[in-house]
Amino acid sequence: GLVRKPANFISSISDDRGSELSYGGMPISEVFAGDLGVGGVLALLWFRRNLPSYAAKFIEIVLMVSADHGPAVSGAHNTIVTTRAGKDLVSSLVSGLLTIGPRFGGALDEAASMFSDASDNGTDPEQFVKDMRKANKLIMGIGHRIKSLTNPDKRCEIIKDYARKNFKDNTILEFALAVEQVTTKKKANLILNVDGCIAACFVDMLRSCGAFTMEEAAELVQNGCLNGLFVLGRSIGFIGHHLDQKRLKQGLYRHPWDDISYLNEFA
Ligand code: Q5B
Repeated sequence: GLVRKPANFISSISDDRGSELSYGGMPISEVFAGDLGVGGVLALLWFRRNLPSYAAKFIEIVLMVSADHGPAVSGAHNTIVTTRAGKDLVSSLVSGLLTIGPRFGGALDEAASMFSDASDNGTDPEQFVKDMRKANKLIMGIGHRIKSLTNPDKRCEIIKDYARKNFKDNTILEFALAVEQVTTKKKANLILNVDGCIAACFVDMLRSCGAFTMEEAAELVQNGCLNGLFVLGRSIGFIGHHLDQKRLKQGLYRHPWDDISYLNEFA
C-alpha cells in the first residue's frame, strides 16, 4: 500500500491549497462576509479562534493606540536615523523594531505575567511592590518617562474604559491599578503605563471571553503574543516615519558635538 512520507513541517494557522485561502480554518470569503476586520484576522492567525466582536475590536484598539508615540521614542528615532542614512524601508523598520525591549514597548508579556501571578496568588498590591523592591526588580508595565499623574496618558484611559465597559471580568486590570496606587505614592511618573495597561486588560479579555481555558490563555502570554501586539502596532508608526523622512528629503543625520559629553581624559 501507500506509505505516507512523514512531514518535515507542520503548520496550523492558514492553508492556501484549496480553491480558497483559509485563516484558522475559516475560508477568506467568510472572513469578509462576517466582517471580521483586522482584529478578527489577527485572532484567527495568532490564536486560531473566531473571537467575539468586542474582543476583535479590542485588538484593533490596541493596534491603534500603540501605532505611534512621536519621533522622540527609541524606535522611531532609530528608524529616522536609518532612513536618513539612505537605507530602505525594511532596514529602517527593523532598526526601529530592534529597540523594542523591556524598557521600551516590550514590557507587555512580563507585565502580564507579573500582575496575573501576583493577583492569582492573592498577593496584596502593597506587598507585591515591597517584594519587587526587595528582589531589586522593576515592575514591568509601571513607569513612564513623560506621562505621570499630572500628565495622564490618554491611551491608557481609552483602553481602561473599553475594558471596563466590555469585558466580563477586569480582575487583573484592577490589581494593576491597585499597584499603581502604591507606586505613584513614591513618584508621580510610576503610573500603569501603556504596556502595562494593554497587558493587564488583554489577560482579562483572554481569560473571560469564553474562547480559551486559563491554561490556554497563560500559554498565549508565555509565547509572547502581547509584545507581538506592540511590535505590530508600532510598525505602522515606524513605516510612517520612514515615508515621512523620504517625503521631507532629509539628509544624513549626524549628532551635534555639543550634545555629547566627551569623557576622554586619561585615567
Ligand atoms: N522606577 C519606563 O524610567 C521607564 C520603575 C521603578 C519600580 C518600575 C521605567 C521602566 C518598566 C518597563 C516598562 C514600558 C524606563 C514603558 C513604553 C512605550 C512608550 C514610550 C514613550 C511609547 C521610565 C527612576 C526611579 C528609580 C527606579 C524607579 C522606575 N520604573 N520602580 N518599578 N517599573 N519601567 N516599560 O523615567 O529610588 O530613584 O532609584 O523601566 O514598563 O515604552 O512614549 O516614551 O508608546 O512609545 O527613566 O509609551 O519606568 O526612570 O529608570 O531612572 O527610575 O523610579 O527604581 O528609583 P525613567 P528611572 P530610585 S512604556
